[in-house]
Amino acid sequence: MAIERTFSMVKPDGVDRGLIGEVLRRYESNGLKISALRMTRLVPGRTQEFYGMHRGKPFFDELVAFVSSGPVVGMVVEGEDAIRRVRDIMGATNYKQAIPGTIRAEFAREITRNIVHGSDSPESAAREIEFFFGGT
Ligand code: IDP
Ligand code: MG
Repeated sequence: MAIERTFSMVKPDGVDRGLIGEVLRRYESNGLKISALRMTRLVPGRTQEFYGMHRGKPFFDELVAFVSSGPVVGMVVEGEDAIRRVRDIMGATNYKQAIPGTIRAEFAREITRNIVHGSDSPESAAREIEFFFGGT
Protein backbone atom coordinates (compact mmCIF):
# COMPACT_ATOMS: atom_id res chain seq x y z
CA MET A 1 0.00 0.00 0.00
CA ALA A 2 1.37 3.36 -1.03
CA ILE A 3 2.08 6.37 1.17
CA GLU A 4 -0.89 8.71 0.79
CA ARG A 5 -1.73 12.25 1.77
CA THR A 6 -5.25 13.03 2.92
CA PHE A 7 -7.07 16.10 4.19
CA SER A 8 -8.80 16.21 7.55
CA MET A 9 -10.48 19.07 9.34
CA VAL A 10 -11.67 19.64 12.90
CA LYS A 11 -15.09 21.23 12.41
CA PRO A 12 -16.32 24.19 14.51
CA ASP A 13 -17.97 21.92 17.11
CA GLY A 14 -14.69 20.08 17.64
CA VAL A 15 -12.80 23.36 18.04
CA ASP A 16 -15.46 24.75 20.38
CA ARG A 17 -15.44 21.63 22.54
CA GLY A 18 -11.65 21.58 22.90
CA LEU A 19 -11.10 18.51 20.75
CA ILE A 20 -8.32 19.75 18.42
CA GLY A 21 -5.65 17.98 20.46
CA GLU A 22 -7.76 14.84 20.78
CA VAL A 23 -8.10 14.54 16.99
CA LEU A 24 -4.39 15.21 16.38
CA ARG A 25 -3.40 12.71 19.08
CA ARG A 26 -5.52 9.97 17.54
CA TYR A 27 -3.89 10.40 14.15
CA GLU A 28 -0.37 10.69 15.54
CA SER A 29 -0.72 7.77 17.95
CA ASN A 30 -1.84 5.62 15.02
CA GLY A 31 1.46 6.34 13.30
CA LEU A 32 0.12 8.95 10.88
CA LYS A 33 2.07 12.16 10.35
CA ILE A 34 0.62 15.69 10.39
CA SER A 35 2.49 17.50 7.61
CA ALA A 36 0.46 20.73 7.43
CA LEU A 37 -1.88 22.43 9.89
CA ARG A 38 -3.92 25.63 9.64
CA MET A 39 -6.70 27.22 11.68
CA THR A 40 -9.04 29.49 9.76
CA ARG A 41 -12.67 30.38 9.35
CA LEU A 42 -14.46 29.57 6.09
CA VAL A 43 -17.02 32.10 4.89
CA PRO A 44 -20.25 30.49 3.58
CA GLY A 45 -19.23 30.83 -0.07
CA ARG A 46 -15.98 28.95 0.58
CA THR A 47 -17.81 26.25 2.55
CA GLN A 48 -20.30 25.82 -0.31
CA GLU A 49 -17.36 25.32 -2.65
CA PHE A 50 -15.66 22.87 -0.27
CA TYR A 51 -18.85 20.77 -0.02
CA GLY A 52 -19.85 21.28 -3.67
CA MET A 53 -20.58 17.55 -4.18
CA HIS A 54 -23.42 17.83 -1.65
CA ARG A 55 -25.13 20.82 -3.26
CA GLY A 56 -28.87 20.20 -3.59
CA LYS A 57 -29.02 17.60 -0.80
CA PRO A 58 -31.51 18.24 2.03
CA PHE A 59 -28.77 18.78 4.61
CA PHE A 60 -26.62 21.12 2.46
CA ASP A 61 -27.74 24.49 3.86
CA GLU A 62 -27.50 23.30 7.45
CA LEU A 63 -24.06 21.83 6.78
CA VAL A 64 -22.79 25.07 5.21
CA ALA A 65 -24.16 27.21 8.05
CA PHE A 66 -22.58 24.93 10.64
CA VAL A 67 -19.11 24.66 9.06
CA SER A 68 -19.05 28.45 8.50
CA SER A 69 -20.11 29.17 12.09
CA GLY A 70 -16.65 29.26 13.66
CA PRO A 71 -13.00 28.40 13.22
CA VAL A 72 -11.88 25.09 11.76
CA VAL A 73 -8.50 23.36 11.83
CA GLY A 74 -7.47 21.84 8.50
CA MET A 75 -4.56 19.44 8.17
CA VAL A 76 -2.69 17.21 5.79
CA VAL A 77 -2.27 13.71 7.20
CA GLU A 78 0.32 11.40 5.67
CA GLY A 79 1.05 7.70 5.92
CA GLU A 80 0.43 4.31 4.42
CA ASP A 81 -3.22 3.98 3.39
CA ALA A 82 -3.87 7.34 5.11
CA ILE A 83 -7.20 8.05 3.40
CA ARG A 84 -8.87 4.89 4.70
CA ARG A 85 -7.12 4.99 8.10
CA VAL A 86 -8.23 8.55 8.84
CA ARG A 87 -11.82 7.63 7.97
CA ASP A 88 -11.59 4.53 10.19
CA ILE A 89 -10.33 6.67 13.10
CA MET A 90 -13.16 9.21 12.49
CA GLY A 91 -15.98 6.63 12.35
CA ALA A 92 -19.14 6.57 10.24
CA THR A 93 -20.85 9.77 9.12
CA ASN A 94 -23.85 8.93 11.30
CA TYR A 95 -22.40 8.77 14.82
CA LYS A 96 -25.09 6.26 15.83
CA GLN A 97 -23.60 3.79 13.34
CA ALA A 98 -19.97 4.60 14.17
CA ILE A 99 -17.88 1.81 15.71
CA PRO A 100 -17.29 2.38 19.45
CA GLY A 101 -13.95 4.03 20.11
CA THR A 102 -14.00 6.14 16.95
CA ILE A 103 -13.99 9.94 17.22
CA ARG A 104 -17.57 10.32 16.04
CA ALA A 105 -18.89 7.48 18.23
CA GLU A 106 -17.26 9.02 21.29
CA PHE A 107 -17.94 12.70 20.72
CA ALA A 108 -20.67 13.40 18.12
CA ARG A 109 -24.27 13.83 19.20
CA GLU A 110 -25.86 14.94 15.91
CA ILE A 111 -25.35 13.83 12.31
CA THR A 112 -24.33 17.28 11.08
CA ARG A 113 -22.17 18.24 14.05
CA ASN A 114 -19.81 15.29 13.88
CA ILE A 115 -16.47 16.83 14.90
CA VAL A 116 -14.28 15.92 11.93
CA HIS A 117 -14.01 15.75 8.16
CA GLY A 118 -11.81 13.37 6.19
CA SER A 119 -11.32 13.04 2.42
CA ASP A 120 -13.08 10.04 0.88
CA SER A 121 -10.80 9.32 -2.12
CA PRO A 122 -7.42 10.26 -3.61
CA GLU A 123 -9.22 12.73 -5.92
CA SER A 124 -11.04 14.41 -3.01
CA ALA A 125 -7.83 14.49 -0.98
CA ALA A 126 -5.92 16.28 -3.75
CA ARG A 127 -8.78 18.74 -4.33
CA GLU A 128 -9.30 19.47 -0.63
CA ILE A 129 -5.56 19.91 0.12
CA GLU A 130 -5.35 22.39 -2.75
CA PHE A 131 -8.54 24.14 -1.57
CA PHE A 132 -7.21 24.58 1.95
CA PHE A 133 -3.46 24.97 1.48
CA GLY A 134 -3.07 26.01 -2.15
CA GLY A 135 -1.40 29.37 -2.46
CA THR A 136 -0.17 29.39 1.15
P1 IDP B 1 -18.44 12.31 5.68
O1 IDP B 1 -18.13 13.58 6.43
O2 IDP B 1 -18.46 11.12 6.58
O3 IDP B 1 -17.59 12.12 4.46
P2 IDP B 1 -20.58 13.11 3.85
O4 IDP B 1 -21.63 12.18 3.33
O5 IDP B 1 -19.50 13.51 2.91
O6 IDP B 1 -19.96 12.44 5.16
O7 IDP B 1 -21.33 14.38 4.40
C1 IDP B 1 -20.63 15.55 4.73
C2 IDP B 1 -21.13 16.07 6.05
O8 IDP B 1 -22.49 16.47 5.90
C3 IDP B 1 -21.16 15.05 7.19
O9 IDP B 1 -19.91 14.87 7.83
C4 IDP B 1 -22.19 15.67 8.11
O10 IDP B 1 -21.61 16.77 8.83
C5 IDP B 1 -23.20 16.20 7.10
N1 IDP B 1 -24.25 15.22 6.79
C6 IDP B 1 -24.15 14.13 6.01
N2 IDP B 1 -25.28 13.44 5.91
C7 IDP B 1 -26.18 14.12 6.65
C8 IDP B 1 -27.55 13.92 6.94
O11 IDP B 1 -28.20 12.96 6.50
N3 IDP B 1 -28.13 14.84 7.77
C9 IDP B 1 -27.45 15.91 8.27
N4 IDP B 1 -26.14 16.14 8.01
C10 IDP B 1 -25.51 15.26 7.21
MG1 MG C 1 -17.50 13.20 2.72
